[in-house]
Amino acid sequence: MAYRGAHLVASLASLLVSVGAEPLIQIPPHIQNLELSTPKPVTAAQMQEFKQDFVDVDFNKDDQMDAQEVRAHFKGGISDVELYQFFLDSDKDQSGDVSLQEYVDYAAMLN
Ligand SMILES: [Ca+2]
Ligand SMILES: [Ca+2]
Repeated sequence: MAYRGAHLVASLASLLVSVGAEPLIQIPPHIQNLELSTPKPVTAAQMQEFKQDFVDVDFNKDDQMDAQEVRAHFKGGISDVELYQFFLDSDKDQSGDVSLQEYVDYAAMLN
């Protein structure tokens, strides 16, 4: 499998949407109230979805998505290549974690 780039990102986004059908974790106030910039305009509903995705994945509530959390969230439905590509695309400061701002930047560009 040699596909990557936009196609891969699109498949990851569709995975996120399908996983999002599960019961929702409550968004904590400090995330709910956070004002975030986006590289492209998004609606309030989309921003709400991004925040929901983020808190669903951030299992240990340290406000960072790490690779283990992303892998656990997808329950084996994500390949190593997809996981790597996701961090390559979203972890802009290469900290090894994806912050909410990094995730929102990433997700906004998928629209
Ligand atoms: Ca975390
Ligand atoms: Ca980061």
